[in-house]
Amino acid sequence: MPGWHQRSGKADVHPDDPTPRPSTKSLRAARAALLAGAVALLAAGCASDREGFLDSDVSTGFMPSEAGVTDQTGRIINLWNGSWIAALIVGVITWGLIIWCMAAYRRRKTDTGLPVQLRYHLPLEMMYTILPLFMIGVLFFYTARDQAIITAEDGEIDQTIEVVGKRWAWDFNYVDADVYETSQQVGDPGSTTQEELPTLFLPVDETIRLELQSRDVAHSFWVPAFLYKEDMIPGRQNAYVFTPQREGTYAGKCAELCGEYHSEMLFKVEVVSRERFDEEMDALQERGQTGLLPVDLGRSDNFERSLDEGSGSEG
Ligand SMILES: [Cu+2]
Repeated sequence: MPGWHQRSGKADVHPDDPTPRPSTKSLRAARAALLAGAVALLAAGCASDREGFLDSDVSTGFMPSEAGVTDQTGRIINLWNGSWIAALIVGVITWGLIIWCMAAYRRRKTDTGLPVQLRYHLPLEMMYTILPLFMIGVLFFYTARDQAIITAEDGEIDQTIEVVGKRWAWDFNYVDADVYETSQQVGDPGSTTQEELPTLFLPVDETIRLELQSRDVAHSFWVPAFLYKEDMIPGRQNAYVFTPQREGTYAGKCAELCGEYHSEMLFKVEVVSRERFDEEMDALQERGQTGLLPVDLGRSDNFERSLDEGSGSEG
């Protein structure tokens, strides 16, 4: 291969072929420029995607949330940022040692033969066994501690709401108010408007217990701004206990690939004042949506219009 062994910055010219070729250096520079451009484009795309979301910057670890959105988001952001800081410290030390080794033990002109071969160096081997175990132990300690606090289900509950996932929509049973909201898959991918989305109302500063269930296949309840998701598994009830602390509208979605219209399985969460929450409950009552929808309803049983027109039963 022409120029295979040559590592100079100059253009490689094969003795039989006078055409100059771009040097490895300029190729590398071009590749780096392309990569930088792609990263910049991607970052710009992500930035515009985040419009309407909460501020996400380095202080929140670029998470779409802030401390104080729920009683858990501050703790989760701290765990996330702490893990990154720990990883970066380890990374800087490791990169420093690598670069130092490359410089200090580089092959010098006077060197001959192989360098000293080091093996079965017990202190060294113990060090690189014990040190990673210690690092994993620290990460495990903080993760297990925070997870236990976040998933704790004890304490007083102000509102219990059953959330039922179904292909590809959501039902909400407000257990304490004895009313329900139901929804159906609203349209083809991309055609769903914000107004059409089912809305889960939550009273601010009250402890909520969401009982998560599925009517057909595995789904996952996810509100990105709450930094939490929980699986919804047929025949099983999972719970998510938390206190929303900031009024506002938050996007929710299914986070478990559940079929053809999974990407349209969206909803909204509105965290509202107690007065507004009561008004919404009254409105559901006035619409006649009293009682709770049983979880064993078929997917289309409570639809007026079914996805596959005509085949869905009514009522
Ligand atoms: Cu789903």
